[in-house]
Amino acid sequence: MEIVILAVVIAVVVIGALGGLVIGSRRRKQLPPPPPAAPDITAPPAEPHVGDEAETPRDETRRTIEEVDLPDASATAPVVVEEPPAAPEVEIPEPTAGRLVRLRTRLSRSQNALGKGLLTLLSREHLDEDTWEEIEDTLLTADVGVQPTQELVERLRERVRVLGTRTPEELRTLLREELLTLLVPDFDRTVHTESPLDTPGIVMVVGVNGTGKTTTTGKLARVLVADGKHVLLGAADTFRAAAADQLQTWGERVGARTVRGPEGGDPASIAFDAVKEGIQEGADVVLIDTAGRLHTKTGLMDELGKVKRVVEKHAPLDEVLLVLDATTGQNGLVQARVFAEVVDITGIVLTKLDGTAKGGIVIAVQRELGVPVKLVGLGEGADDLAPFEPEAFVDALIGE
Ligand SMILES: Nc1nc2c(ncn2[C@@H]2O[C@H](COP(=O)(O)OP(=O)(O)OP(=O)(O)O)[C@@H](O)[C@H]2O)c(=O)[nH]1
Ligand SMILES: [Mg+2]
Repeated sequence: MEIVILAVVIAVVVIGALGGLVIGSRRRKQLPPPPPAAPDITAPPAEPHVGDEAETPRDETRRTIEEVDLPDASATAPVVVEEPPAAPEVEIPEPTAGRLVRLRTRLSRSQNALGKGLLTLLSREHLDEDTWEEIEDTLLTADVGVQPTQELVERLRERVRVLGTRTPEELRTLLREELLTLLVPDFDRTVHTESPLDTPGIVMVVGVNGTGKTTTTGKLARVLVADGKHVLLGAADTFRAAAADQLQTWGERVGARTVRGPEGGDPASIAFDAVKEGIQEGADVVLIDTAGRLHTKTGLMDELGKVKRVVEKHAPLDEVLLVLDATTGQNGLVQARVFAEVVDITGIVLTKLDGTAKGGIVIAVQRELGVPVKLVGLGEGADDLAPFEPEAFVDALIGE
């Protein structure tokens, strides 16, 4: 009896297992959809899946590179191959030493209008009242500013008078010296990116919209990373949606991480977090990019003041760079005054000097704020930011 029951149980188990296998194999067979009888040439190429047979078997005879025609862009529809996002390639920028000399041709507009203009006027046989007035006009048109222009003309007149005869070489030397004096060569133009404390150096970049803050922050990050510094970027411009992306793109190109927050978030808290994270990860420098536009000017100024105060809960700012667009001329001076009232500007970055004949703004803006121009922007390229060197600048203006 027991044997019969055992046999029945075994039979049931065996039949059940066989049935399961059959059902299981049927299910498995149903999984991959049957391939279409004829390929639909209008459909995009199906993505290959793991385990699919490669279309071209590896052992098929291959064509040599000479036999393969280059694709004709106009005839073939582009085949979109989705690749996993590649890690951004980190770029190594050029050294900054001598950049102003290398980029001096970018100053050609100012060179023609200011440098050559002055030299031509000074070489006139008779330096009469009218000529001196023309010299004055040239300086004013180049945005040198009223006070510095008068000083320069007065000194030049005196020295030319004492000199008597004037060779072009002598005139060039005189002009060079006088322009240099106006540029205050002994200003400390070091960009302070190191903290005297045991915290990262903190640099804040301010200025009205479109002057080149984000671009300058990115260019500066490149220089610092090239110097072997661990740099963190703080995207404290939450006013514009794309602002943080723009900064992050710059950072990714050189390998600097960006600390960012939600659009419309509190810029001061992002700046605070950036410095906090900088301290935690032992960064060398934290660069904070700020907004240049808000609904009101007062709003912007209040915000900047707050960013500064909040960051200073960690440590004092080592550098506050005011970015001014050289092409806006006197307007830039008005902006400079407003910003200087709210945050203590420690350095000026004059951008877009490549696009203006008004290189004299360097003189005017330093005068206005009593703060040195530390960096100049000479183009949109990633390495078009140069340390400002008065001698190289004057040489570029009047030719060596
Ligand atoms: N020719 C030239 N263009 C520059 C220079 N610096 C910046 N730019 C350009 O100026 C434009 C504005 O630059 P941004 O860095 O976005 O300016 P921003 O101050 O951050 O602007 P907001 O974020 O709107 O306040 C960009 O197209 C830059 O490429 C420079 O030195 N020369
Ligand atoms: Mg910006």
